[in-house]
Amino acid sequence: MNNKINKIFKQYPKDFILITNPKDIFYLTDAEFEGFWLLLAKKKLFAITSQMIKGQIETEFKNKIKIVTDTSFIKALVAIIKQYNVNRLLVDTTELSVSTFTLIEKILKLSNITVKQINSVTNNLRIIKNKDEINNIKTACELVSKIFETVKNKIICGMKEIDIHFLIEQEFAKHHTVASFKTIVASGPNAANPHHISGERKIKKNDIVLIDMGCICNGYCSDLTRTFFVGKPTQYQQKIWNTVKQAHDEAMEKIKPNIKACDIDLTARNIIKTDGFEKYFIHTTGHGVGIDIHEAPAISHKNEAILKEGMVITIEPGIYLKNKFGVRIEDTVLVTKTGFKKLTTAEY
Ligand SMILES: [Mn+2]
Repeated sequence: MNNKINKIFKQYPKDFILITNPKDIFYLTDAEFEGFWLLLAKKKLFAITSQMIKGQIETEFKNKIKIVTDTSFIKALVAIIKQYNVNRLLVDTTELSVSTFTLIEKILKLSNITVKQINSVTNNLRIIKNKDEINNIKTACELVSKIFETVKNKIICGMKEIDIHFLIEQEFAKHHTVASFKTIVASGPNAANPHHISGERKIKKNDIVLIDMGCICNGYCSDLTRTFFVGKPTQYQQKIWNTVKQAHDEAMEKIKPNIKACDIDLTARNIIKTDGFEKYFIHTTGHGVGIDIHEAPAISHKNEAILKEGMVITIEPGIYLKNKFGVRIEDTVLVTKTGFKKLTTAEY
């Protein structure tokens, strides 16, 4: 049994715990395929699955897991719970539909088995990355930075946002990686929409271009945003860009163990506020990154969570001026023992 699973057994020595979120299952087992539920119980591992996935599980886990199949996942689950004479099942409901949870609850109740909902058993573990995980994120960050610079150098007036988007897709494919989320290429006034969908607009002389992109390495994500000019910015655009960059830099400089997530957010927010653009900073300063592109901890003004060594977060303040333009600058950053290490390396 690996370290991650052992930690859960330690936390829940007497319980049967059902985990259904494929990302959590990948985290715990390294299995890169989906299609099974993981049941953890008193140092035993069960895979609840279908005939179709059974062979894959046998190959991946050898004899380290007990495979249970039936005509449905719930049937298989109920059979195993009854067989072990358990009177309580803990279900991690992250990503599990309410209807499935209710059904499990209803069927087990008939046998006097209580079902208790628990949230994100793995979240507490996933928030701190181990050496291998950090290496994977670092590789993804270096790769996305390199690809950004390659594509940036190819951008000329007349290209459409969607052309740039697919140029990035081509580079991802060339490097045998895939996007960690749908790439955003937003130009001119489109950059004022934080989640713009790359479209038909053509890049013009002196245009502002915002690109938000990330890729995946061994299941781990990177996240990078750069805002730049194809030509020259106006004085006003340069001023906004400088404010965002200052907010980004000062928030990043604050990163170290034992600082609260909200203090990082407020550092960025206060700089933008001082320059008079507070109401145009319409999202949080950042988020955790790992197997999911957005995970804990949220770098928001409401989150009192304390940063710890081994967390990976983004710093991405932005200012969005409707119908005019927008600026966002984002890096993926590792919390180290004494401070931080910026993992994305693309030029600004
Ligand atoms: Mn992000």
